[in-house]
Amino acid sequence: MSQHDYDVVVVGAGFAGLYQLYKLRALGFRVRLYEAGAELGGIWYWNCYPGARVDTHVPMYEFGLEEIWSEWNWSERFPGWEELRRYFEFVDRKLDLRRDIQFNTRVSGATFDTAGNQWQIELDPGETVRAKFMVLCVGFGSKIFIPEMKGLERFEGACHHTARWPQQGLDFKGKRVAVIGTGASGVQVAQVASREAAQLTVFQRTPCLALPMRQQKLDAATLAEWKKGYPERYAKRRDTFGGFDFNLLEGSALAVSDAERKAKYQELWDEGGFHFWIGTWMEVLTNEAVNRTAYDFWRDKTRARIKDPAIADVLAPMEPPYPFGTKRPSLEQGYFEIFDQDNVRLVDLNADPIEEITARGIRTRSGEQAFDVIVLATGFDAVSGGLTNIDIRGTRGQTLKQRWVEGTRTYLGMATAGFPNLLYLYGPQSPSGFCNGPSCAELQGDWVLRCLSDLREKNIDRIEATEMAEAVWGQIVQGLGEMTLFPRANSWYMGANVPGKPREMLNYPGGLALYLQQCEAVADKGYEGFALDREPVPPTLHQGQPVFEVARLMAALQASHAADACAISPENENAGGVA
Ligand code: NA7
Repeated sequence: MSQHDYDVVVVGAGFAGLYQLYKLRALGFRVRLYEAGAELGGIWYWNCYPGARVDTHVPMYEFGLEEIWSEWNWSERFPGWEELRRYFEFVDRKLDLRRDIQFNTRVSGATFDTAGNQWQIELDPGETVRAKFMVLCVGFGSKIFIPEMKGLERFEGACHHTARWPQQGLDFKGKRVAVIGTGASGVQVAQVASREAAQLTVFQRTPCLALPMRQQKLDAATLAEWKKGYPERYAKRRDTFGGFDFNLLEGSALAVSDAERKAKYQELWDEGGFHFWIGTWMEVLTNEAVNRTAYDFWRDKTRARIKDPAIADVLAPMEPPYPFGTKRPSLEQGYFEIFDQDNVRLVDLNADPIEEITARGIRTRSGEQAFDVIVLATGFDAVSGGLTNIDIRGTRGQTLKQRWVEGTRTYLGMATAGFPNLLYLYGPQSPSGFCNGPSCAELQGDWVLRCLSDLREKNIDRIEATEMAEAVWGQIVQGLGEMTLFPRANSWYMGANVPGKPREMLNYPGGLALYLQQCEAVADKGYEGFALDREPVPPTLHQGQPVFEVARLMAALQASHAADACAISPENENAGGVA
């Protein structure tokens, strides 16, 4: 009789965890899924604030499983949280998932039992289970971030982080509402509050370079037509930068005239969603001069929508606050227009910082304002926080948090030395932040499924990333990152939104396609870079081996850097905007 309770314990019931459960079960693994929330959906369980909506269009934002998409019809191109919850209920019914899920159960810790090659997993409320493998699917945003704000506990009104919104809802009607933070969540909640609240004040620290969502209502006839092309669209995801059904543009932004570049920007702008971000030229993200043309285009389009020039200077300044696209753009639906309404006020925290939260409201340098509701749209200890939040103790007695105290260390963004038989999805040093949930869940998830199946077939009980492979992977991720403009922004991509968190490139910036090629090559070579069972470290990694094929991309990026600045004259740069 086997000594462990399960072959695999999966943590988290969002897209990634549910996909693992469904597929692992089909492969004959004994699997159990634990979920801290009371229902399926992952972030869509927690993020039920007014206006919460996905920023990836369907059908990219749904399972590519035909048994699901063939029967499910969305009502909108970018669905809201209520519809997403209904979708997960449907998925549950179709795939019969619930019988292997334990809700309201947080995985609080885990210890690796070296003798038995298994994880002892502690659950809260108290219980311990044993599993040979643990697959963490806790998402990029499961650990919320609330900045230190003097007096926050004194506030007598309602105060909630967007990702801990009361499940029973909270009505803004007739209330005085404050929104702190202007990322995706802040923008969405502010749009709703501007319609419902008696008075809305948005506290902005950094301008949000939000893009037009271009929402679209969908009907059965449209979807029936679309569905004919779904298999090709899903297949295309693995060949693209961001796991979408569109890709970066081919060729160089420097090889086209200003007029051609602007015409292309206009096309991408009209498409809506993320087309203007990761459907553009790679050079927008790597070359400062090209980036400036994209910023100027965005700025001029946006300023044209704001009546008051002083407000326009705060929302869409003449000079870029950071290179365009180096913070994940939010998608908006009339966001910039709300600031022309009489009931909406914008506070620029750089000019008028918050001094304290009082019992009645918020005191900034210029004075106190009373509120009934404070919305903390302040984001997450993103990408790594959900993993380090669990007290996972590896073979060296160290927790994952301790191991990553000076920066994350992973191999392929899915494994860490000293933590055998532990794999994670959407993790640091994987492309998760530039991608979308379902694409990562399925494509990165397929690699995990392949790995666990291969190990079972070969009777291998233990897999562990080597420190050497980890070091190489870290160099690739940071090296690629340095060739981009991402390090120039204080974003969660860089771990820079949480004070004290090491500043590093937290996401693999080479694109999903290249990432998957590298992962597949590692598996094809018998899990190169991993130690299997108790074998000594496998063959030395060296230049020329698949994991290094990234050199091609690095060379291309270097060439683009060399061409920087000189290719776009200052006059042309300024001409980049279109009114
Ligand atoms: P984000 O994108 O991390 O946004 C958090 C916002 O909170 C952002 O505007 C921050 O300003 C702001 N913030 C953080 N700390 C403070 C303090 N101390 N004072 C004022 N403002 C602050 O989180 P979201 O939840 O909106 O979105 C996360 C992802 O979910 C998003 O990218 C989508 O993929 C979906 P900052 O820009 O740091 O100056």
